[in-house]
Amino acid sequence: MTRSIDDAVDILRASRRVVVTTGAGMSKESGIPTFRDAPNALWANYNPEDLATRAGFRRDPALVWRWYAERRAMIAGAKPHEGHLALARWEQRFDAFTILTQNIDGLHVAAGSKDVVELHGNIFRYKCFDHDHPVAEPLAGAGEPPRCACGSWVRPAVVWFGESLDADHLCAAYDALERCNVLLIVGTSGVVYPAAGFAATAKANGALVIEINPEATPASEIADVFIAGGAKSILPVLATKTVDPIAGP
Ligand code: BJW
Repeated sequence: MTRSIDDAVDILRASRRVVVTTGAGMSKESGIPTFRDAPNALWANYNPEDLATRAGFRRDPALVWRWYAERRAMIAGAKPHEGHLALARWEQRFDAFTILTQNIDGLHVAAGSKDVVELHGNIFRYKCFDHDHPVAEPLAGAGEPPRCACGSWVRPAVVWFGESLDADHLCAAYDALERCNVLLIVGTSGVVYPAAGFAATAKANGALVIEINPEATPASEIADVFIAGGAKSILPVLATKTVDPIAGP
């Protein structure tokens, strides 16, 4: 494994098919807290069992609805940063450039990226708690979540622990991972499956792995290049150097 940004540039210049997988660290510099890295991590102050499981929602639907409403209001005020924008510009250089994001904030699409798979859903969409069908944006309830036309609760269309990811999303993800030359991992702690297994899947299919993160993660052990730093500063440098062969350091 190397830590050289120029090694990453050489790998990307030689690649036609790229997969980028992103986690909460990608959006941290847009002002959205991550789940696990201190000091303002969401799971430091809240229990995932209470807020991100079906059992937690059944126990206290008002608590979960309120938590997501607060996060939605905060995310609605966030904007893509230079790292999101660099990814959107960069995709034109490659034959395939697929973003597999665990983030539910919609910032990759807002930045203009075209091939984006939102593996854990989107906080601005809703669905029926009992039957999973999509629900149009509901009127804000007073405390409790709104009711679906079928009488069930409305819930955010995100993926909680113990729930399966959308089958079409998983097909698209593994198809891209099987065909890519390089997997770029940005801002995920790599502890939540199935995304935590993407590095191993890509490697097993012959791809090289580049990771961008201020901290090492389990994926760093098999990464070919680890770049220690934040998404907002590193991605624009990497994109510029890859696209323009005469770009300076
Ligand atoms: C920066 C930075 C900067 C800071 N720039 N970087 C196999 C083995 C073991 C367990 C399982 C397994 N398969 C499934 C499971 C169970 C479970 C799981 O993985 N549990 C583990 C915790 C052990 N997985 C599931 O239940 C999944 N479902 C599933 O697989 O279905 C089939 C199945 C079910 C049950 C059993 C077996 C099979 C669903 C997972 C859904 C996760 N949902 C959440 C909430 C989504 C909605 C919401 O947002 O509220 O998704 S949990 C939360 O964690 C959220 C995130 O997407 C996810 C990952 O977090 P992420 O993005 O990595 O964030 P952090 O905070 O952890 O890390 C931030 C990183 O950024 C850090 O590394 C920083 O250093 C870095 N960083 N600043 C770049 N500026």
